[in-house]
Amino acid sequence: MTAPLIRVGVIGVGNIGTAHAENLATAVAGSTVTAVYDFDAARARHVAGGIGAVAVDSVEALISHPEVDAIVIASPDGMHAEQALACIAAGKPTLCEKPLAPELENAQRVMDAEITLGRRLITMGFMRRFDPGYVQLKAELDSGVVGDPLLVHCVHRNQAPAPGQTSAKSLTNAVVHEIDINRWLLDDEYTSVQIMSGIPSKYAEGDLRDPLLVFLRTTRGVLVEVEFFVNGRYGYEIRCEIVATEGSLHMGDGSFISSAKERLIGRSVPEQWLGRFGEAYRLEMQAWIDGLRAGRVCSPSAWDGYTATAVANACIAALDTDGSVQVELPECPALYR
Ligand code: ISE
Repeated sequence: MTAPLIRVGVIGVGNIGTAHAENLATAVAGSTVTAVYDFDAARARHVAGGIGAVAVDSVEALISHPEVDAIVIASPDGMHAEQALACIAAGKPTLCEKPLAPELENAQRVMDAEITLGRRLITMGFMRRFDPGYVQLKAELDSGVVGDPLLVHCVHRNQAPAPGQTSAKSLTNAVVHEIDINRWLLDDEYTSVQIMSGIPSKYAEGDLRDPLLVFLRTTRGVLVEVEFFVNGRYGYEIRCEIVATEGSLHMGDGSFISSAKERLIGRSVPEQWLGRFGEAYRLEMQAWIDGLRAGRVCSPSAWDGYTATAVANACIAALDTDGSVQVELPECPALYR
């Protein structure tokens, strides 16, 4: 029997929702996009028209659409939890962009709904777990060639802030990627967090604290240090270096090559995260669709989403203290073990 084609509906077609819709329609094997919703109806029609989908006029219409088997949530962060709950109520597998919710109580509600249902439907959009650079870092670390990890140094710079950027949003929307990926790389949970902010960039508007230094400590005592800077100006840059007992592993900015020309040796820098993580987004969608076609809901799970939000919220609390804030995590529910 051939595996079924998965018919996907996409909620929210801003930058990332459009990239997901186009990947699912054209670059991922085994999927098609049948319906699209966006609060900007003209945008929904435009994106839908380009991929042979229909634009529907409400989230409810998309979720209950008879030709939608699975859903992607790519709406603004504060809407994820309510929409995820509606998808769970409809029994449809859903890939939810990060964060599961900015607030812990809403992330908890989604996790509780799955636990009550007794099965997983939510896959979290932590696409870095599929990025070839991070996958290689994990494989090298797990092979033991550099020994046991001691420290991780991370750089996460954006060219410019998103509309309505706040220090809390920097943590729940962007640093949340660092929280998830380092937890995955190290296979460990965090126990405490501390934040330092110094002189804000002259481009930081209002009371935005930018850049931020975030320090996380794991159960085993590994220290993770993250520089997060949203007014980086020159482009988008991600780095990760793991210092271990027998050596270190370093992931520069993806697999870009340098060129020499006109008295300059260097390489171009992507402007946005899509330029750096385009392949990761495609691979993430392919893994999700492959899983659904085989009757599985792949990871990262709602528990991973809940944990990342819990740590991001501890980071928010740490913004206003000089010391460290403990991360309080419940025991991982049986459904996610
Ligand atoms: C954005 O929402 C992302 O998901 C990007 O990966 C991240 O680097 C950026 O800081 C976020 O705003």
